[in-house]
Amino acid sequence: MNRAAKDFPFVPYQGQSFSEVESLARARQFYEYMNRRCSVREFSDRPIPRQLIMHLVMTAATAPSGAHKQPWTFCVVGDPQLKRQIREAAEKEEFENYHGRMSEDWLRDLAPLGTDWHKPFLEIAPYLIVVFKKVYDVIDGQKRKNYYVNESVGLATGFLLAAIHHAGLVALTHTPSPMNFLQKILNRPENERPFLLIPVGYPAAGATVPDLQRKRAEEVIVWYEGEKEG
Ligand code: IYR
Repeated sequence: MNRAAKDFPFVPYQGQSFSEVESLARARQFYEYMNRRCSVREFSDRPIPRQLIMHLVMTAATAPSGAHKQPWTFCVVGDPQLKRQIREAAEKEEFENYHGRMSEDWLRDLAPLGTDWHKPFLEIAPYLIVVFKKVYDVIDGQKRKNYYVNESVGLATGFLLAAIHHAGLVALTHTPSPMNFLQKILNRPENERPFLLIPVGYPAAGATVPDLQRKRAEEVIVWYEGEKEG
């Protein structure tokens, strides 16, 4: 690497280290914890503190990104009027999706989840986090393209979902399509495109979720380990 060209000074990596036994236990516990996360569509209107959302979003913003461009904006919507506008616009698009825009196969795949065009959670959940991707930045009036934007913002959203679960809250990764109404309602600049709409809150009392099964290790992992020694 050309050290003279580096913008960032390098500092010692400050990681935590564990014994192999501890790492194994932590990995198993984290897996078991994350395996209990699922999308929830029935929210309580119980408020959540702003500070809590702040921590969740700042956790999301620790994700890696192409060339460290951090090409994301998280719009946190608690204003009931904006939530209503978003619900109305989303339901308008979803009505069209469920009445002709989605293929028969798609509707059949969704049927077990019991979704339809009604999206009451967009008003009930205390906050909607609308994740925007920045396809480019404007620096000194110049357009500067970002890199691996979908990968970067997808990673940040994954971190966000993990943080929400870790805090004992629930979320839904909602994709009303097309989503450009979000850009208009939230008055976002041209370089920001809506990526995902994530209602966050506590689950409604008695909320139910589909009993989904996850794929087994053999179905998702392919090992390439070479010859074992000894
Ligand atoms: N966006 C619609 C449809 C939908 C699509 C997929 I793929 C899902 O996993 C769930 C729903 C909706 O939110 O209802």
